[in-house]
Amino acid sequence: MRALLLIDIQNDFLPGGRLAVEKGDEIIPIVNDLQQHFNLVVATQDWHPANHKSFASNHPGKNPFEIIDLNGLEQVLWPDHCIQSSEGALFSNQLNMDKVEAIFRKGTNSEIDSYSGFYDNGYLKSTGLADYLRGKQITEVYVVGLAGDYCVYYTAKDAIKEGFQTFLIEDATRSIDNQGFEKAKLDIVSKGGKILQSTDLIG
Ligand code: VGL
Ligand code: ZN
Repeated sequence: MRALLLIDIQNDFLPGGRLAVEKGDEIIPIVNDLQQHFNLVVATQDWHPANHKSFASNHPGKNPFEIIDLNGLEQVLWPDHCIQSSEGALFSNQLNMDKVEAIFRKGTNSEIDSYSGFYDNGYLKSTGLADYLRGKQITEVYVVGLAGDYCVYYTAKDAIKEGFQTFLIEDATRSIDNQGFEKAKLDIVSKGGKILQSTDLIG
């Protein structure tokens, strides 16, 4: 059984948002078309409290995109984004949510960031996504959404670690940094994942 994971297709990651991914909106029609080809569709939602320590604004004197040590982990500082219950944290209203059976929220602990839909960046806590997928007899996981070099990449890596046959659909993602995404793809392939195009699935 195959699951499609929609990663963080939220207003703040789309053009006009607070951490906009260039051309992020171009993936939405593709993601909408892909959904009908899957047994299960699940979404993740970046969902930060306003005092989240991944925000540069919570570190006086620091600017977005600087790197700090946060509780022993390397942390990129971001503009404030996906604040719980804000407009920016909502899924795009262009995204078809009718087939989405469950939403896994992440990034709720202010002390640690959480790129993957499965675990926070320190593997302190599971979201329950892996067991949820196994409970539905899923063996293949297809990852799409934003951003390709962060949450999509980390989710795909953890899907591989959790033993799922893992596919990243390249034309159904956009990245913050394209060089970072090139590295991410090589890493996923080296770990046994595959990079596909939506046309490999829907012709
Ligand atoms: C993301 C940076 C910070 C993502 C989330 O969804 O890729 N990136 N929070
Ligand atoms: Zn975030």
